[in-house]
Amino acid sequence: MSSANRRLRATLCHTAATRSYAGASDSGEQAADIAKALELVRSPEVREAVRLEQRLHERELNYRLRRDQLQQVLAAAETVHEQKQASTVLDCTERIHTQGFAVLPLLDAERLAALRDGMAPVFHGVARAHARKFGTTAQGELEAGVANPGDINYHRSVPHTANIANVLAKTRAADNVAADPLLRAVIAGVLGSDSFQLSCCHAKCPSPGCGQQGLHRDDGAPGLFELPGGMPGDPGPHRPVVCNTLLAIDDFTAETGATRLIPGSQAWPRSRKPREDDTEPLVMPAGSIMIFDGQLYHAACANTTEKTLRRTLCLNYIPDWCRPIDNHFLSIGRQTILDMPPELSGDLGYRESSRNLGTPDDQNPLDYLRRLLVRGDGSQGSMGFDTSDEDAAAEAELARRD
Ligand SMILES: O=C(O)CCC(=O)C(=O)O
Repeated sequence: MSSANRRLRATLCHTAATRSYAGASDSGEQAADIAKALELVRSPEVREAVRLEQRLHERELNYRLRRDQLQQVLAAAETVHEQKQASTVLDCTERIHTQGFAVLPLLDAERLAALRDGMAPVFHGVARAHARKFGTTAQGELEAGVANPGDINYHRSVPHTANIANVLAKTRAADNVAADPLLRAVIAGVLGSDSFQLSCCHAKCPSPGCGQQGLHRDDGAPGLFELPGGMPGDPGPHRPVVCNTLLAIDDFTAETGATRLIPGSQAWPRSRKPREDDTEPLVMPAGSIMIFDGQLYHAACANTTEKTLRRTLCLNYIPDWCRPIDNHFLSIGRQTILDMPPELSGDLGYRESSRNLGTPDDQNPLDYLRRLLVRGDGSQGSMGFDTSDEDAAAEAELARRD
C-alpha cells in the first residue's frame, strides 16, 4: 500500500476509533476529525494513490478472468501437444501480466531460415530504394545486406533505422509467423479474446552505427495518450489493449542493439516517467519472440557493430472491438471514395489519423489510393519503399488525368 493510502486509512481508523471509544465524545471533536480526514481524502496525492490502487485492482481482476479461461483450456486439453501449448500460454500470459513481457523460442532452424530468405529481398528493397533516392554509391554493400551506417532511414522518428511497413503486402515470408497457433493463442490470452486484429506487421533493422531509440510505450496509438488539442489521455494503468511482439530474425545482442526494457513498467500510471537506469537489455537468440503489453517501456539500443544486422519482425495486435460497424474498405468502391468530399472519405477511414494510424505504407491514404488505381491491384508490395519508375509513370498519368 502506498504511504499516502496508509496515511488516509490511519486517519480514517483513528477517526472511527475515537468516535466509538469515546462514546459520548464531544461532537465538535468528531466534526474536526472528519474534516481532517476529508481534507486528506481530497488531497491530490491521496486521490492519485486511491485511483492507482483501483486501476491495479481492475487490472488484476481482468487478468484473473483471463487466467480462469486459460486454466479451463488447459484442463480440457487432451493430447500432450495441447497440454504443452495451453501451459505455455498460461505461463506467458502470467509473465506479461506481472513483468510486462515474455520470451518464447518460436521458430526452429528451418522456419527461421525460410523467414530470413523471404525477408532478405524486402530489406534489400529498402536499401536499394534509399540508395536510388539519395544517390548512394554503396549499392554493392547494400545489396549484400550490409547497410551503410546512416544510409537507411525510413522511420519517421529514429535516425538510421530501416522501418518497413506493410510487410504482408511485400512478401509471403511472414505469413507462417503471423499464423502461428502458439503465438496467436498467447495474443488471445493477453487481449482476452480469440478475436483480435493485426494492427501492423512491420520489419525493422537498426543499421550498424545507428544510435539508440528513445524509451516509449506502444499503446499510445489507440488514443490512450494525451490527444491533440490537449484532451487528457487515459491515466493508466489499464488492461492490455495493445499486445506487441518483436521476433528476432538475427541474434539480439548488447552490441547489435537488443531491445532494452523496464520490467514492471506495464503497471505504471501514465504520470510515472521512465529512467534509463531502470532498463535491462533483452538478449535473445534468433528465432525467439518477445511478446509484450503495449504499456511496457522499451526501445531499441544502439547498434555499435560495424556490419552486423539486427533485423526484427514486429507483429502488433489490438482487440477487435474498436472498428466501424460497416466495412467501408470493402463495401464502397474505390472510385466512389475518390469522388466523395475528402471530409467524408476521411470519416470512412481514408484519413491519416493522429499518431500515424490508418496509413498504407506510411503514406496519405487518398494519395495512395489514387496511385493504386493507376498502377493496379498487386502493386501494393512496392508502393511503400520503392520510388521506382512505375511510381513516376503513375504520377505522370495522374497529372494527365487532372
Ligand atoms: O527494434 C526494437 O528493439 C524496438 C523497436 C520499437 O520499439 C519501435 O520501432 O517502436
